[in-house]
Formats: sequence, C-alpha cells, structure tokens
Amino acid sequence: AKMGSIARGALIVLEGGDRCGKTTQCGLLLKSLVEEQIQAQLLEFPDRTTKIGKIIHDYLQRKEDLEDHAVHLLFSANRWEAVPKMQDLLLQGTTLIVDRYAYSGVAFTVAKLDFDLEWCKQPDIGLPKPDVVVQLQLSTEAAMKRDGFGRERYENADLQAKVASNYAKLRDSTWKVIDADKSKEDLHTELLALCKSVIESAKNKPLSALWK
Ligand code: NYM
Repeated sequence: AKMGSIARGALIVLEGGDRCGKTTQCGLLLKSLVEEQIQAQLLEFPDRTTKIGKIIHDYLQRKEDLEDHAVHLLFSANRWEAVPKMQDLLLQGTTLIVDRYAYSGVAFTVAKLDFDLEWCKQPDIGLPKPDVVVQLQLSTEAAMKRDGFGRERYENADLQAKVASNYAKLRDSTWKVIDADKSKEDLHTELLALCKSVIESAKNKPLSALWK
C-alpha cells in the first residue's frame, strides 16, 4: 500500500448448499487468520440479529409466511444494511469472511419458483464485490446425511439440486469451486492457503461493485 494509506482487507465469501460445512469452515478460517495476526471478522447472511433479519428468521423457521418477491427483497435489504459497516472494516484493513452473500439470494429464489435470474440479481447490483467466492461443493446425498438437514425451509433434495445448478450460472472469474466431501481439517488447510493468497493480492486493489 502507498504511504499513509492502509492496505484494505479482502472480502471473502463462502457459498454452498445447506449443510455443506460453510459455517464450520468460516469459523476455522477466522481462528487461523487471527492466530497469524491477520485482522479478520466473520459476517453471515442472513444476519438474523437485525430487525429485517428477525423477519427472515421467522420466515425460514416457518413461523411466518411472506410473499416470495417480498422475501427476496428482504434478503437483499439485509445485505445492504450491512454495507456501511463492511466498507468501513475493509478500508480499515480488516478481512471479512462472509457466510453466504448475494449468490445465495439469487440461487435460492430462482430455485424455489423459477424466478427470472436477472430480476433476482437486480437488488444486489452494486454491493461490495467479493475478492473471491468459494463454493463448497457437496452432493445433496452427502449433505442430507449431515446433522440438522431438513430443519428449515428450502432444506430438501429437489431444491438443493436446483440451487447447485443456479450457482453454476453465477460463476465468474472470482469463483473457486472446492470439493467439500473431505475431512474438515483437509478442507480447512486448502481454504486457508487460498484465502491467504487472496488477502495478499487484494491489498492494493480498489473495492469494486458487484454485477456492474
Ligand atoms: N437464503 C440465504 C436465501 O434464500 N436468500 C439469501 O439471500 C440468503 C443469504 O436462507 N437455506 C437461504 C439459504 C439458507 C437459508 O441460511 C439460511 P443459513 O446459512 O442456513 O443461515
């Protein structure tokens, strides 16, 4: 970085179907980065702690029904409300490890109703663009054997298969697909190496805007 300016943090997004191990891997990544004195924080979407996030939580838990376009826009609003904080942290040099992002928004809504992909992308255009999107790929059969599968809305085989094919439509040059059907230690080692190289190369790049 130039004198007087701080190298920015990297925006690292993990995506994948339900029960693929994303949340575990996000936690392990944070721990390793912090141990190596790299400033980092976790974020997850939906962020269920905000007012909008609470509505989304009740929807996912089937406590509330919402119209499908409306809930799509709420998921997007839940990301936008985090943007000022994300920008501040990134520019202060903190790397963000993000558990799901706009790609989940599009992949799940399109999967559920055959909604138009371009319509689904619109509300998230202009969000901070990730430096890398890591898709943890796990077969639906393997995911369904994991603890907790099926608890929430969307956790069924048919929908998960559609989500996987929608992710494939969203891949661009920032995507890395990693096979998640391995031990959590091995997956972590692979992810940590990838993230450290992304953090290095993001340092001097300006933040850009998603899907613009
Ligand atoms: N989900 C997540 C969406 O449908 N749209 C979105 O924009 C996001 C971020 O919410 N089944 C879905 C995917 C998951 C569910 O996510 C909750 P998690 O990571 O299980 O808390």
